[in-house]
Amino acid sequence: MNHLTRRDLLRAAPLAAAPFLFGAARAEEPPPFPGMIVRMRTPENLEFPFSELKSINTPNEQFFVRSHFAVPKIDAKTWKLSVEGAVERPLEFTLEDLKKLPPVTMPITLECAGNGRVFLVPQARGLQWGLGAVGTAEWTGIPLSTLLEKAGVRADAVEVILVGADSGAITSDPASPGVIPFDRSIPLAKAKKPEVMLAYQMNGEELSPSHGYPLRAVVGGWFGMAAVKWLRKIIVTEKPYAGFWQTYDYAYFERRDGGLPQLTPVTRMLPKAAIARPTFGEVVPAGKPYTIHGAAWAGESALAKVEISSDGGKSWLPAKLTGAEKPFCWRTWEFPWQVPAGKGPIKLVARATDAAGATQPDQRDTDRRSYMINHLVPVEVLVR
Ligand SMILES: Nc1nc2c(c(=O)[nH]1)N[C@H]1C(S)=C(S)[C@@H](COP(=O)(O)O)O[C@H]1N2
Ligand SMILES: [Mo]
Repeated sequence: MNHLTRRDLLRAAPLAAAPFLFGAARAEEPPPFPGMIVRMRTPENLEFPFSELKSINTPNEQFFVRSHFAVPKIDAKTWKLSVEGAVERPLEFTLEDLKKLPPVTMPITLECAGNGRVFLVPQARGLQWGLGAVGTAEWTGIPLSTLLEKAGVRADAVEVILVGADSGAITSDPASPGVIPFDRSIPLAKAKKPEVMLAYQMNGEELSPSHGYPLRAVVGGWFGMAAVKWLRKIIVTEKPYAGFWQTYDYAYFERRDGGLPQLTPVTRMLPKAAIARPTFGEVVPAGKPYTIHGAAWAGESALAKVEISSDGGKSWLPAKLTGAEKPFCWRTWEFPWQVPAGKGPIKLVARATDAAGATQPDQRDTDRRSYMINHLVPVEVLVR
């Protein structure tokens, strides 16, 4: 019989353990970013631990990942982006071609339309995101309008469909019609705006495979589902597009025409303030000052104010907005809180209001199904 020494066992252990930890197929891939909350392992869906918010720009390793399918294998040397449909001149671009066009850099906040889903009662289907399916990066690329101008959009065009290189079949209800790519259309008027970019860099680095390498869309002011990653095709259309990802998924009921609910694609982000610290259940020392801090955003609108309540929403005081005001970008904020001497639980609430006066609702609106989650969520802390 073969006797293994202790040294042999120690040597073999890391190799034997690796397939259990990461799965054999993922052996060469790095583990998830340190400290990220794994909401789903395959495909990769990672949440930023929002209590770790330290800066306006989210470090790339901490930027949340929302992927419906596996990361597509793309060779940047042979990869091409096509612009087709209702255009005068269908075009194809290599990555090199795109990088020769005048670049723009903009800080833009992306929030997943399902961010905060864990706070819905009753529980909704879908990934149970807490506060951290949101992040801000300095995106570098070219405005989508540059390519639309080159291709010459026809006068009857109404929308632009962005198509990703990833694909798969959704088998849970509602199921997809077999294998489909991830895609999303945006109205031409929005597509031409400077905040709609095709980005090849994030915070000065090449995009990572998880975030859409080699090219992704970024749609300033809109929820993340329009920011199509691994972009491979742009189709200009003469009719509004009713694809899977804006009807069966990422759609809500809007009450138009006599209040009748109509299925509408999710678009603009809503005003929202999130508390980074203290975090849920944090123990806060009694009778001492504590700086509550977080971030707030308002989509296409400017953020007007953030207010804090330490009595569960009865009275409100203004927080101080820190960092410069930039369109389509969140602002950090802080609030000097004098923690009361009395011990026990306290409910802290943050509330954002945009420049048009829209603020966060107290109650969840069920017309929004499981998206656009910005009702007030108290953070209960323990004063001790
Ligand atoms: N091709 C492709 N693009 C995509 C997705 C996807 O699954 N496939 N997910 C979308 C959703 S729902 C969000 S919230 C953002 C997330 O971008 P991130 O993973 O870089 O944070 O990407 C969007 N773009
Ligand atoms: Mo999303």
